[in-house]
Amino acid sequence: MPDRPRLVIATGNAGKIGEYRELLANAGVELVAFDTEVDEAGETYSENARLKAEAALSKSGLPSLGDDSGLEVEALGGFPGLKSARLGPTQKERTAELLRRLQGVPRPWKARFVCVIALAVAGRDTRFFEGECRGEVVPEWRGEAGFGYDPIFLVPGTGKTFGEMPPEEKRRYSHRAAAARALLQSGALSELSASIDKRGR
Ligand code: ITT
Repeated sequence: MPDRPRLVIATGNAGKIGEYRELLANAGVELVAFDTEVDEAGETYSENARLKAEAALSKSGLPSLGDDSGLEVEALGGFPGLKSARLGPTQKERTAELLRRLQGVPRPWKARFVCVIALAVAGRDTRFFEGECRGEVVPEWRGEAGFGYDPIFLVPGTGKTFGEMPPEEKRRYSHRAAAARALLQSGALSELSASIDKRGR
């Protein structure tokens, strides 16, 4: 059996790594997690995803995937958005800070999760794949599954927050799953396997 090509997941977020291991389980690649710790200086999700993916490519020489994502609350003008990872040092503090800012704002607190994946491959232009999930922020934690804002994000029509869903259920609705589907459908990962086969390894 030919070697599977390696694909670096450029993140330090254990929740993301776990999700990519499942989302790309049948993609024919061997995933390697690597935290580039780049400064997320971009002004868009795409720019930040590119910074992560290209830093990992230049350090490892391997095809690399960067993920930039966030939660945007409509009544807060899209906040925290790009700042989603910076609202506090822990998940509890981040969710508490977001809920503090929503105090007094009439519900429903419509929101969406956004995910942009950048795929950086040597000698090719970096490619981008996006996904979103619309829903609502709720005022108290529900469930302990997932990571980040999952326990306060209610998915319409399910009666559940992401925190109340097992991984296979979150995968049906999530922004990251939608972006990963776009990546898989593009054929970009199959091209990686094909190029390995051509080299006869
Ligand atoms: P890397 O940059 O190392 O990948 P990070 O956690 O800093 O890790 P981001 O800059 O993309 O990643 O920040 C996204 C933040 O948005 C993340 O820390 C969570 O707080 C939140 N977030 C993103 N996707 C989420 C999801 O599926 N469920 C809950 N929260 C999520």
